[in-house]
Amino acid sequence: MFLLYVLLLSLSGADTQEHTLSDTIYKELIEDVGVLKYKHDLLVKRIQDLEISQGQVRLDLKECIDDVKRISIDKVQENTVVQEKIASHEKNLELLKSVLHSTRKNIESVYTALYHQKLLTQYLRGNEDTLARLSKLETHLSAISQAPCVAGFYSSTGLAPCTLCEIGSYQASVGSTSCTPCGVGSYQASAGSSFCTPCEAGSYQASVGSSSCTLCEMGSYQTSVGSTSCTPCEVGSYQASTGSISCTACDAGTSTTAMGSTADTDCTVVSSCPSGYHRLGLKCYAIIRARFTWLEAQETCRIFGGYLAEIKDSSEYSQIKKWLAQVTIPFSDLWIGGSDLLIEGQWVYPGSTASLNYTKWAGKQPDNYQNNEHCLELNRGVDFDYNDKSCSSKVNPLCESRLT
Ligand SMILES: [Ca+2]
Ligand SMILES: [Ca+2]
Repeated sequence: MFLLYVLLLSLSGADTQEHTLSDTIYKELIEDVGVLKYKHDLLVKRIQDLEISQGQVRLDLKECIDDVKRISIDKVQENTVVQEKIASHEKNLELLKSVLHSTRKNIESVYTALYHQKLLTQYLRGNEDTLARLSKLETHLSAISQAPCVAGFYSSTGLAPCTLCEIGSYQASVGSTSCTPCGVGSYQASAGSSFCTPCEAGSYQASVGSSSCTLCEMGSYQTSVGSTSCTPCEVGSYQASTGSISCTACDAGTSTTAMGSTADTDCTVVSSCPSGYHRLGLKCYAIIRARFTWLEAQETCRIFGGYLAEIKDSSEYSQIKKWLAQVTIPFSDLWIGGSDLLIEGQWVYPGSTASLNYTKWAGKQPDNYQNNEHCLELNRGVDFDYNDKSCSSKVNPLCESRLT
């Protein structure tokens, strides 16, 4: 600005020398001055504008500052509000915490109450079941009190109240006034039973009303259930234990000498029968395959190492009959050793002069028919029962021999 002003001063000094310059140059200079003047005016205008602008800017600035100041104040105020709000929120938060806490407590107490309610419900339900059961029992009891005694029970009227059948007895029927003792061969170890149990194999019971069975003694056995006795071991076997269902056979070539042996030491080396004889227990027997008078029969047996058979007891008689049923050679009646040739009616075995301890006479025998029957036969026609027969009759001899 200042330079422009100096320039303008120097230009107005040149104007005084206008007569020394050519018209053209002068004219050009005038035009330039005009331009410069215009530019000067523009500049002045611009300076004025700028000064106005500056003022405006100052105003604006002041306004800005005022604004800033006002905004700052607002902010501070706002800040206070916010802080108040924060404080209020914090207060609310505390309140909420407290509410939450008490709510939790409430929930806990509700749960506790629910639990107690559940327990109570269960208890009440259990109580109902118990009452229902009691009621049923009462009904049942009243029905029972008029009911007939069931099997295994009895009473004087046959109606409740009933008593258990004693041990060793039973009652299979309903409404009974007594119990029945167990039969032989059975037992009952419990009271109130409707049946008795047959004795197991290896045991027996000979009495009624028993609570148990007895084991077979040593030297005996029982294969069947419900037995009243045990069977002695056969000759040739033994049993060392009680309660057995069988006996043990002696080793080959050995035998016992009697029934009912209880130890293997009873098995001793055995002797054998003469050739042609059949062994039954400790004796040997043979049927002569031709028919003779009784006297001829005695002699024939002697020739063949024996004598007419002498049957000492029922066991021997049974063994002989059992064997005869299996003999395959043909034979008629059989002479055996008995005779009353010496004294009528006194039957003896002449070989041993022993009287006949055991007899198995057929019906109406001995009849001493025609006063002429003095010799003893096993009569095949009546299942080998005894008959007195004429000694001159000819039948097959039944010989006996001892073991050799
Ligand atoms: Ca006679
Ligand atoms: Ca006769």
